[in-house]
Amino acid sequence: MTAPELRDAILRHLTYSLGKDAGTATVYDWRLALSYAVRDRIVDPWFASTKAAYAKQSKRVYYLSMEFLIGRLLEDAIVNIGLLDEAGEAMNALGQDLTTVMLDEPDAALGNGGLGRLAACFLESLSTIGTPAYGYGIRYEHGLFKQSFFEGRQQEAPEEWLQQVHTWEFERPEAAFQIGFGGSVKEQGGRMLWSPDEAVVATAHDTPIIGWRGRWANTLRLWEARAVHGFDLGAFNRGDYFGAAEPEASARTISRVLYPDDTTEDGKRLRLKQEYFFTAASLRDVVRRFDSEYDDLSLLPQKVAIQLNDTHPAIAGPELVRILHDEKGMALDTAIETARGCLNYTNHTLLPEALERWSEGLMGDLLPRHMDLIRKIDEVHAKEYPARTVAMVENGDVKMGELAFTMASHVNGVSALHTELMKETVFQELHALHPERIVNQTNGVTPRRWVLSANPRLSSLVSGKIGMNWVDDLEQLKELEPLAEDSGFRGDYDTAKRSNKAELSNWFAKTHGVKLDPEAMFDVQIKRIHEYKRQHLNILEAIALWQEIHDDPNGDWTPRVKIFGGKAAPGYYFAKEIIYLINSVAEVLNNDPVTSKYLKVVYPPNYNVSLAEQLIPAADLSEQISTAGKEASGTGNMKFALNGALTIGTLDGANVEICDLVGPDNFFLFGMTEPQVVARRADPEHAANAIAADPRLARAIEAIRNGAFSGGDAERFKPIADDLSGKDYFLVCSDFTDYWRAQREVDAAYRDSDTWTRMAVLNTARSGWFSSDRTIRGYMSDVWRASSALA
Ligand code: AZC
Repeated sequence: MTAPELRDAILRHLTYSLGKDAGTATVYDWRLALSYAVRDRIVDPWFASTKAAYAKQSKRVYYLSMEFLIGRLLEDAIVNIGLLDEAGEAMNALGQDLTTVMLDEPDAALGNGGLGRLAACFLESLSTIGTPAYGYGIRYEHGLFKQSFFEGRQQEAPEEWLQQVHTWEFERPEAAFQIGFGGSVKEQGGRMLWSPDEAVVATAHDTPIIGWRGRWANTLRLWEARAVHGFDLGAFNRGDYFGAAEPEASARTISRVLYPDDTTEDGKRLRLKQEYFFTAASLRDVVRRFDSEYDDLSLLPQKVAIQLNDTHPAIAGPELVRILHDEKGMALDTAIETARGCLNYTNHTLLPEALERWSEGLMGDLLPRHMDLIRKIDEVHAKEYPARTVAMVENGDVKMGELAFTMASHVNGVSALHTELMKETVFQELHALHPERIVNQTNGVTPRRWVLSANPRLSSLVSGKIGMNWVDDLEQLKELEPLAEDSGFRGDYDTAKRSNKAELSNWFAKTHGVKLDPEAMFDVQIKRIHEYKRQHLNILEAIALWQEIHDDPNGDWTPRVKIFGGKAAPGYYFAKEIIYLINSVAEVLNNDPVTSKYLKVVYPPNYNVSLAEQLIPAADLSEQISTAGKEASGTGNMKFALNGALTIGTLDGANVEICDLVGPDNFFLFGMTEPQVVARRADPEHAANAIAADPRLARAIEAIRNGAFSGGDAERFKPIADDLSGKDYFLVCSDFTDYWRAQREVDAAYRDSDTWTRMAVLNTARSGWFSSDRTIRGYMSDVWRASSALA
């Protein structure tokens, strides 16, 4: 398609789809018109992909996830179909600026963090590789809440992405399933039949996900909940106007909001309803598609691979057994085997509070037949493995991790370290019984969004040297390695980074009214706020540095801007205290006439995928400082390394693999290892001892305690100060001294700009393994046994 053809297509949509005239069209109208014109280019390859998968009788991959943190889709689509230049020209011809129009798109924030963003990267890679696949999830009316700060404290407001027309989806009223809850189970003619006493309808909304070079497109199918009988006319006629709309309102609740907490389940009925709702609708869709092609259910595991993204869809095990056994009449043992042949489970965290458990009472009440089947599955398993001591149901709770594990062919962790810890800790016994089942698949990120689109300066520099094929095969970045020794290339690389930083500074000035010096080091920590991620270690270091600069204001300090971004779960008290502390420290430091030229702290609110795309290319330093053993993998860490930010980090999650690949000389390693963490925690005096041994640390905590950041109010941050000097479960104090040491090495390294750039180039050159294409290929060969349908 040429630019003039695209221009005409945009105008056509503006006129005939939107009913707008070019003279009065707003940026919003132009965005919609452009999106429709681009979407038109995706529909044909999308149909072709669907047809090819049927024609080849390909095995299909189904990725079930409560979360898809997809962000904006327009730029991704334009880039992947290769129309970026044409779109720019066409918009120019129409008197519009492409970037402005693309930035008008709201983020689709149907996820909390890593697990949701991983699902989004996977969808893009599956399409790029040409693996026939569907993503299945929930079409939340409200995605992750909007964060703002009021006097330093986090405020939450509902997110309203659907208030604007969502151009990418196609509603499929014909693809609808009735999903039941509650009721009872009765025997009928030798079969157990579940008759629910409540039901909602799941309706499909499809978004095509186009792969790189536009060769293949898969579907993201999101379910919306509706009432079976939408409107009670009888009630309306009786004058009960609210009552008339009640069934619809109550059904819709199920797809109303994304649970804003990715680490603790609040045990609510609604959450379990959401989980069953989308899992059941998806499985029915999978089985319907299978039935339309094959009439032998024993083929199911050969044709269907289902990936459970964490335990949220783990009810898929009993549900699939129920379909096969109760509905299709398969023998129970065979049904369990067949279901297991299709199912796989990815674990994303070892934090005990994040491992889902549902009370037997709730499960039995909401899903009585599933509760029976869970006990049956457990019995069958126990019979097969008499040595087993862990039960699926324990102390009145159904343990979803055990259920997911037992019903899966493969169980995977998301980094090498995490997978090993899974074997040693949460799944120790199950692993001993099924030593083949746990495999590792280290996470990855899509290079299209996270390098090509997010960092056009770096991308064109790289493509100018090694051509464009790195976008298809990210490990080709290796070819840049010798260029680390080329001063001309280093100069260009540095120029690209500086320009990204200048652009970010301008954005900060315009949107937040703060001036950042692009010459200063941009030190970035962006992720959910959680104690194990230790944003408080970072801010504690800022406090100590501020104090040190005051001691020697004429010292030779390396200017630094610490940038924070991230949301805390609304009910997570301590995380919200950390946010409050960061903002309060920022207030003092940024207004300090002595130190602010050396050290600033900024915290733009409402961190999301789009903000990450702005911050990562401009970062010099990537903070990956979790307590070893707690961060399953991380994916932000990979994005930073690819974009040439150096990491300061602990040996945790995928940091271990990043450090291995880029080399310890190009990575600022600090802190205890996982076994050291465990040993250290056994000493009840660990925090007190660490504080006693490091006067800098003691002084920083003292400043928090005596009100230096709360206008003298010693009460305000007492909980944080007390935790640090008391329990300090995440060992902030014990790692502080080594963190400080590593940070001063960072300072020294940054001052030698040329050497720093050399290290940064090596990070880019050696991080190509972290492409989600590599991860997906790993799942295809080791987990799904699926192949690409592209020739
Ligand atoms: C995250 C992990 O915390 C992160 O380390 C990992 O990179 C990411 O998953 C993708 O695997 N976990 C979550 O987002 N949520 C839960 C419930 O673990």
